[in-house]
Amino acid sequence: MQNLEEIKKAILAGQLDQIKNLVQAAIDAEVAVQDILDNGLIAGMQQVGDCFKRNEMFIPEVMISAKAMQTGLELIEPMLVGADHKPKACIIVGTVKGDLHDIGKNLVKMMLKGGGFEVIDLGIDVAPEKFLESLIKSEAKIVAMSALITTSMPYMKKTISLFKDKGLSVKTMIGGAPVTQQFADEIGADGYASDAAQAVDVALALYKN
Ligand code: B1M
Repeated sequence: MQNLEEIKKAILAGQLDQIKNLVQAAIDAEVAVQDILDNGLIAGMQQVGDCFKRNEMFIPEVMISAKAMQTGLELIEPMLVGADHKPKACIIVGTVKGDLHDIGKNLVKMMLKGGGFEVIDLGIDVAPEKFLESLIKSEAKIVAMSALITTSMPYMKKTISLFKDKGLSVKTMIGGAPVTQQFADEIGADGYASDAAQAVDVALALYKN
């Protein structure tokens, strides 16, 4: 669809005003919100990643594209999150230590809220001790960790080990572009999801067990 192609281009070009107008136009035209997300915003960010890899885009430009993505996400958030309901359980989310990427984590947060969970978002660069502190304070049922760079992935294992050392029986789930089911199994995470929609299914399964 023309409008989704334009959204992709506006993400790539980091055009904040344009993104607002295009996403709002797509919402008004009743384009399915999942289509706006997958084939507009995420597809645009995928191109940003490809250009970055080929040295055709640099950090400052990537940051502007990320801002444009965030702007688009904020506009569709009410539709992703849906009507209000009694929370099923509390989940702590965060991007692990050493990692500043938060777009995927924010998307996971929105979808979890939409799936009926109460979400505590610890933000980015979250140390294992900070997850632990929040877990003890909140008595959350699940801790969900995101990582986008390979060098931050060991902190997922460190966080899970810390919970085990403290004898806590909380469920853990992980995700993010470099993370796999195999890695989840290796580090003893209870769940793995490849995208934000699947994260809700995994959280629901963990919450029921
Ligand atoms: Co960075 N970066 N970045 N970056 N960046 C990547 C991740 C990279 C793959 C780019 C590349 O080389 N092609 C590469 C990592 C390579 C690697 O380690 N394997 C990379 C690098 C190298 C870096 C720096 C080291 C660059 C530098 O400084 N030289 C640096 C690291 C900083 C740090 O974290 N310490 C860096 C910095 C940045 C910016 C700050 C400029 C910016 C982040 C801005 C922000 O997040 N606010 C940025 C961006 C934007 C990217 C790319 C281009 C896009 C990431 C993104 O937002 N995607 C990325 C390339 C790429 O991914 N193609 C790249 C859209 C988002 C919706 O997808 O986050 O994958 P994603 O989330 C998905 C799934 O992964 C999943 O659900 C989402 C979809 O539904 N998911 C979960 C995510 N978390 C989940 C948790 C779950 C379940 C599912 O359960 C808990």
